[in-house]
Amino acid sequence: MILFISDLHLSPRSPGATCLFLRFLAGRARQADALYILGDLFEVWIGDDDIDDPYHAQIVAALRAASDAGVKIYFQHGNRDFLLGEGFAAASGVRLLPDPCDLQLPEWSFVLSHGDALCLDDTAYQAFRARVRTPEWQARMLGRPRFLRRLVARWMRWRSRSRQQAMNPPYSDLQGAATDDFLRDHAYATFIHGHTHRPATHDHIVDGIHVERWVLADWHEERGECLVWDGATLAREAVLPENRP
Ligand SMILES: [Mn+2]
Repeated sequence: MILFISDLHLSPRSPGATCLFLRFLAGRARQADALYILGDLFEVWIGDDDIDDPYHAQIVAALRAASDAGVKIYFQHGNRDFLLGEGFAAASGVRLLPDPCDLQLPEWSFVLSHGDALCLDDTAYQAFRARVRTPEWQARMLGRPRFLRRLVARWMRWRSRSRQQAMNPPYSDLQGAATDDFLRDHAYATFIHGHTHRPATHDHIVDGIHVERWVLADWHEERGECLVWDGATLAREAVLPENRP
């Protein structure tokens, strides 16, 4: 069994979602062979030296415990935690994946992505994304002291929030034509992504072939969601406070 989640946006300001995730890792996730985290696990990530922060340390320890128990955990970067690196991976036992990533199972083929790279109508965001994903920008950012990175991150979050409030709807969506090209390039595999906070299952007809696109839900203080692949079908499953390990 394989589980997929994304957009938890964990931070000390979301104790409910944090608690849901810690319980999920200690309970439900242990029944899975693999857990795929498709980006925005954290509300913000300013560099792997922040692992020693007590809040982050408990998340790292919980991931490590689940991976030591035999759950293979994979992580793809979101637009909030794109600075998460090999230091985090080594400490937590999580494996970093490229975006997009093809997942070919014996029974079915999937393609996994955070989803932001296909939100091409938001040109301001794409320009920002292209800039911050370069090794030069990241090396310069990671070379700054932690307090400065925290300030930069806070400013970036504030700017993104005010831009989203000005947008209608607040999160830009994937561009249709680019998504069809993407599905063609990935051999019509079932597409799983997050980012838009608009959970739905979409049907695409590409070159006469029916392709499904599953959008993962973001997590809230009282409710999370995972997608479950049991070897034959995909299904959404709620992660609720009463689902104790
Ligand atoms: Mn995102």
